[in-house]
Amino acid sequence: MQNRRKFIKNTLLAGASFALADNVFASGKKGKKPIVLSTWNFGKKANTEAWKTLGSKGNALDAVEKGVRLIESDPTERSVGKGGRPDRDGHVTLDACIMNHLFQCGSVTFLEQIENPVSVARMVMEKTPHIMLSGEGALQFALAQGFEKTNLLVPESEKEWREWLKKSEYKPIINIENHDTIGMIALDQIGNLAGACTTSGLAWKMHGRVGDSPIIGAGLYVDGEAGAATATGHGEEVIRVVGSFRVVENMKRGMSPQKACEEAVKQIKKLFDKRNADMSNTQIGFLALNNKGEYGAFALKKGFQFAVKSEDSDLLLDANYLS
Ligand code: SD4
Repeated sequence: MQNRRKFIKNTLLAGASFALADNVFASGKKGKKPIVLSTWNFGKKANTEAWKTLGSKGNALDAVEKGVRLIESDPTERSVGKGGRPDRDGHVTLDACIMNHLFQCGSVTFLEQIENPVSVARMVMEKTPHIMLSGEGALQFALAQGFEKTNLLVPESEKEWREWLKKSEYKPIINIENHDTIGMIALDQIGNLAGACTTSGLAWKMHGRVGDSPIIGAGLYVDGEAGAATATGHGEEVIRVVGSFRVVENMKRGMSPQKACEEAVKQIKKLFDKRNADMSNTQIGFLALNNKGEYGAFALKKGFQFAVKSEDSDLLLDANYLS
C-alpha cells in the first residue's frame, strides 16, 4: 500500500504544473537537465535509485537499469522480478528489455529463476549479436554470465496462487495491485535517452505467455533523436498497435509527449470498438519523454500513476485518462 498522505501531498504539489499538458524541463545550452519517469507508485523509489546515477552526471542507460533493478529485487513488489506472481502453473516467468539512444537494445522473455532480468537483457545487448533471448536459452546465457539461480516465488504469491487454483478461472488479471510492470525512461545530462521495462506479466497467465514489456517497440522504444516511451497494462493490446513505437513516432512527427500518448490510447480504444470487444477488464498506460525533457502520460482508464524526478521535483502523479 502506498503512503496515501504523501501521495496526496505530492499530487497537489504537482497538480499545477502537470495541468499544463506539456511539462518542460528546460535544456540549457551547456547540457540537458536530467529527468527520469517511471510507471506506477513504485516508480517513486525506483526514480530515487536512478537519480543516484543521473543526478551525479551518470548516463541514462545505467540509471534506468539500476532504477528498475531495485524493484526487481524487492520481494514485496509482487508484479516484477523476485516476488512476482506466478503463471497458472506456479512458475514465476519474467520479461524485460532495455534500450539506448543509439537503437541498441536487449531483451529476455519467459525467463525463470533470475532476479534481475533487466541486467540479463543488457548483457544480451552488449555481449551477443542478438536482441532477444527466451526461456531456457535466456537462463543458460544468464548463468554463463555469472547470474545465480534464485527462487522467485515468495510465500505470499504462492498462497494467492493456491487460492486461485481452487477455481482456476482463466482470466489473467491486469494491474492487480495498481502497480504492475516498471517502465522507466530517462534523459541524462548530455542529452541521451534510455529506457528499461521489466515485469512478471499478468498474474496466473498461461505458461509461456509473453506480454508487451520485453518487446522492443511495444513495451519500450527509444529513438535518440525524438524521444522514449514505455507502456504498462494489457500487453496484448499494446502489442497490437506496437504501442511505444507508435508514441515515439508521434513525437517524431511533431506531437508533444502528452498528445503522442493520447493518440496511442485512442487508437487502442478504436480497435476495441471495432472488434466490439469488452473493455471492462483492461487498462493501458503510456509514458513518454522527448529529447527536450518534456513529458506526458495517458491511460485508457482512471488509476494509472507515474513518478517523475528531476533536479527540482520528485513527484507521483495521476495520469489523465480517456474514460
Ligand atoms: C504484460 N504489460 O505482461 C504487462 C503487464 C502490466 O500492468 O503492465 N500490467 O502484459
